[in-house]
Amino acid sequence: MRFVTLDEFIAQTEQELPEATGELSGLLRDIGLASKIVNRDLSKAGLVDAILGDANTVNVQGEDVKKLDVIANDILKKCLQNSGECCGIASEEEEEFVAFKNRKKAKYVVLFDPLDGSSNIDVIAPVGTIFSVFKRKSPVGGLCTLEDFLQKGSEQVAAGYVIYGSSTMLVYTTGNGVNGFTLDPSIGEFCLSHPNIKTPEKAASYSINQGNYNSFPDNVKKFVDYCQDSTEKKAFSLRYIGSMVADFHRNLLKGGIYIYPSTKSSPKGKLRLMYECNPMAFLQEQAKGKATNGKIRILDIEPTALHQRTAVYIGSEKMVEMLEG
Ligand code: AHM
Ligand code: MG
Repeated sequence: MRFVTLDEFIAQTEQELPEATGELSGLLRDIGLASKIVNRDLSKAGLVDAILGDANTVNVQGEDVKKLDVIANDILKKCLQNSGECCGIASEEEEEFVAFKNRKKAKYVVLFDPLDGSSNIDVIAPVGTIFSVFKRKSPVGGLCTLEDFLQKGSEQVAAGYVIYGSSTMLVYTTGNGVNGFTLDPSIGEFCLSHPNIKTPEKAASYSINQGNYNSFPDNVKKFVDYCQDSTEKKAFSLRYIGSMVADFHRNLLKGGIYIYPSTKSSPKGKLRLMYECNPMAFLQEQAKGKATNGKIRILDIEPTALHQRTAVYIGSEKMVEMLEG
């Protein structure tokens, strides 16, 4: 049996949509390509650090040496600019959005966190790339504008992540379910390995930085206490890597909840709405789970700034509802 590759899958699903023009498909393929390049560079992470040093240093050739999250940012930016379907990007690594002057006719903007959980690189724990795609609001033919990026999560036309773990997997949605593709290194292709992902209704684990317990809001404290209370039921397992993509991925496949509430050091929450929470919320809802900030659906939050943060409760529907109280 031969697996369906990402490109074949994109081509097949495009044919099923009469209105599809192929532009979004091209964009998704280019994100797939970028993540393969990131994956290649990540596999050399220990060597790159040991041999070439940290960011802001210069190597013997006098070239700038960049840290891997900067390298990943540059790779994604370059691949998207080459793609022809993307008129601009916004990234967790860039202060302002970047309008591609040579791509004024393109219809889409992409927001991304090039390497989420990058503090895990030094210890070889999983990290990921997260992306979110919107159709531009400004007229085609001009430079893209801030309003193209500051759209509600419910307006996303595609979103996904790549997890660089014991194997590399790309998971994405275009609003018609969630599909996962594992990279087969022998042929350099992402192959459909997890079709139509639905998150289990019954959750077995919770993911939260419990070291912050004392500054959690009361409802979160209560929920964490409930998860640990083994008198009336089997206690939930606590699973927390400190890499949202990895924690989210496990919970998506096995059932669970990821929580990053407001804390003393991050009163508005730590994670970014546009680069982390919106794309993950779109995926989670498409997989029949739920995502809120404790008050409203993540996808309904009206963004006011590119780098705005939010609290996030995301995972199996029942657990999110229990946490909301
Ligand atoms: P980053 O985008 O700077 O890597 O930060 C986001 C990461 C998430 O991947 C992870 O879940 C969280 O920060 C961990 O934060 P903490 O160390 O406070 O638990
Ligand atoms: Mg991040």
